Amino acid sequence: MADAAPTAARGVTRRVFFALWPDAATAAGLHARARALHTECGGRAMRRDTLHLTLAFLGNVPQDDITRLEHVAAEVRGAPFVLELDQLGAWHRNRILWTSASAAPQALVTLADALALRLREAGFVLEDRAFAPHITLVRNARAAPMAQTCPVLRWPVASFVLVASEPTPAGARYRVLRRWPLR
Ligand code: 2AM
Repeated sequence: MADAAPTAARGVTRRVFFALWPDAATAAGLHARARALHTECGGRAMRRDTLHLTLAFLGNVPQDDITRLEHVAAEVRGAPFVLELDQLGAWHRNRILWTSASAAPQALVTLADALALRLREAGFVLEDRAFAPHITLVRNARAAPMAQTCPVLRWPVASFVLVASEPTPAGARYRVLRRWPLR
């Protein structure tokens, strides 16, 4: 962040990220997919209201910087697109099972790149690793799914959101703070 003062000295922080948030029908389809993977591979299926695709993860940000984040997002232009989710996969290092699109739409990559560029220009720190668009469906999985492909789930994307992750005894709760249209 541009201000070098230690986070603790700047008061309250929030754990935030930019994401695509599914409409009700897409969330239902994703949740069915999560339950099926959970049956096959164990672990913990993500709750329906937590399913999302992360565009840019910021981590803990001072509360005062949330408005700046919103200004950055408001300047990002993007086009709507359809995500054709036809892939399943596992990451062994963190035991996550995910679904993804074998062909990521250019509009998705352009959106994530534009957001990352603007955020960095504004002084926010993002991880350096390449954007790997995925939706986490199961955590702490015991095994990887047998199939790597699945019937296409079509997710029409027409907006992106800023989300706060809030800890609760039942796990992280995600709160959508603000939404911007893609047109
Ligand atoms: P994941 O689903 O692969 O765990 C909220 O934590 C969201 O931000 C999750 O979708 C998570 O991805 C993503 N994310 C990206 N980088 C992260 C990081 N360094 N720590 C925690 N979550 C991260």
